[in-house]
Amino acid sequence: MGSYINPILSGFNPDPSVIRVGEDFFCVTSSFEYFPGAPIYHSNDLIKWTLIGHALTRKSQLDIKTPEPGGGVWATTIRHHDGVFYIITNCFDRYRPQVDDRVWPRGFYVKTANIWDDSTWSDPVYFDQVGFDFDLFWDDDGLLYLSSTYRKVDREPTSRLKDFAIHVSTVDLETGSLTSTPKMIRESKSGIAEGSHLFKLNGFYYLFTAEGGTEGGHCEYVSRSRESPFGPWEMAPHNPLWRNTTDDEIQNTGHCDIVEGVEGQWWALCLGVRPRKEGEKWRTSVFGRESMLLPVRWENDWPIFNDGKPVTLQMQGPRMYELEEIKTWKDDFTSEEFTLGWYRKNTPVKKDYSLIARPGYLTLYGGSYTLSMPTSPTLFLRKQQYWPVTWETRLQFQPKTTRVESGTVVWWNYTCFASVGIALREDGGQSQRIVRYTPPSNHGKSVEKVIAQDGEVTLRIDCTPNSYRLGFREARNDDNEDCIWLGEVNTEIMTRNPEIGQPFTGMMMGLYSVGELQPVLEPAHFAYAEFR
Ligand code: 6LW
Repeated sequence: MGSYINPILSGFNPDPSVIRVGEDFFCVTSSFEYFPGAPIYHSNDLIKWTLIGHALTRKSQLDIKTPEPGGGVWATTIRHHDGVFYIITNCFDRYRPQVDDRVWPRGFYVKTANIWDDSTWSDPVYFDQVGFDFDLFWDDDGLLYLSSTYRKVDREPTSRLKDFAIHVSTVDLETGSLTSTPKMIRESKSGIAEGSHLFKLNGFYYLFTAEGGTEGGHCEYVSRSRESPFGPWEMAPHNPLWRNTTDDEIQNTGHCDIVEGVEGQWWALCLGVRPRKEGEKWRTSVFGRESMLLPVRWENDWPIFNDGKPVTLQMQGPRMYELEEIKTWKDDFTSEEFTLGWYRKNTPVKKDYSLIARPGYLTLYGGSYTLSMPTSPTLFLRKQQYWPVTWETRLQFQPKTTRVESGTVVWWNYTCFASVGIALREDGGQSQRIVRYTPPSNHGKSVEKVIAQDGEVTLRIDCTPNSYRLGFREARNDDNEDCIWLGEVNTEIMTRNPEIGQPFTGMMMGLYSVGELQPVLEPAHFAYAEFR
């Protein structure tokens, strides 16, 4: 018996779904308002994962326009059937399902025979079933079952606001049309049953559900049926399968998918958070919800997850895994294509960058939307996966008007971010190039420092568990010269709950070039981006 470290997918990567094809494991996680959508990871041991691509890379597959934070693509399911890979999901262009029944999206799937090539994923086939957390299950008799979560339809007017329940129907794969009326097969005392996955094993159908909501009450249930995915269902005597409490180092665990390993050992992936401890208090995780691995064994035709014990950072595993110190990462923009792991907020409307205009640089041609608008700004983001870490870039930008700015940002969502960037200030008829620090809205004042009229500027964000510190250094200065720090934001402020949506995602670092209702006519050249 070896050991391994959770999370196995760090940085925001919730709602993991996993399959094995031969000796290869593939996993997809939720991508929300970010594009491309549905990141696909590959592994041979379930522990060490590599991002290999995305299923939703074209506007015809995913057109996210003005979502609330946490809208967009929710829990994706990945399945493999008759040599074809399927990814099944939905997209909230807004996101207020529990408040407004009119915004329930339809589910859809995309498919490919070659998971290694993003361009081969099909356009979506939409289902006639609404909701989120879609799952497809192929039964031996050829019937295909679609399940999803939406509000219990016949709820009492006095009942809770949510009442999210699992509904299942049969569906025609070609057209996505339902061939039976959806039937509610699971509601939860907690008011939330979601994240359904259906399987058949040794003559039993199994239904896995995430219950209690994705916060402190989150947990996983299983039921089984001898007859059919429509039921009747028998609840496992040992539900919930385990529980991480709000005192544990990993919390809010649930939303599982299971897979049989190469050696016959079963495993589950679930989501969980690594909250930050401040004194005696647990605080919101900057990494958002990440993916964890836990062992599963079968007893009397019931699955036992991690022997019913909480999921921990250090776990017993199938073999020894030396944790690689992946604490540095750098993109020097020498490739003509974007390296994997860069994300846009929303689906970009048009191309606003070049990796060849100035070789060795990422050049941004900023659009007319600022970072605080729900539309798609010229912004490229990467997930923060660890701390303490320094994020750095070097920028050349010569603005000619005052309503444009290019720089770097620590990003929670469009209601909460802090940036440091190059702009222009008019002072008594004189234009001065400046570096400006912008704090999250309603949290302090912006700070400006005059810099040389030309030359590259190094922009830096120091990420520690307690704060984000933003500063700059003029490149013409000695390399060893200290950064001039312009502002520092407490992590608690950076991870605050937006009034709309939920913090479903995690912290990201970004490069931007934006104009306020005017385009940026001067290119912004970024020499590199790095975590170190
Ligand atoms: C996911 C659902 C959930 O689809 O969060 O609270 C959603 N529950 O299961 C987004 O990750």
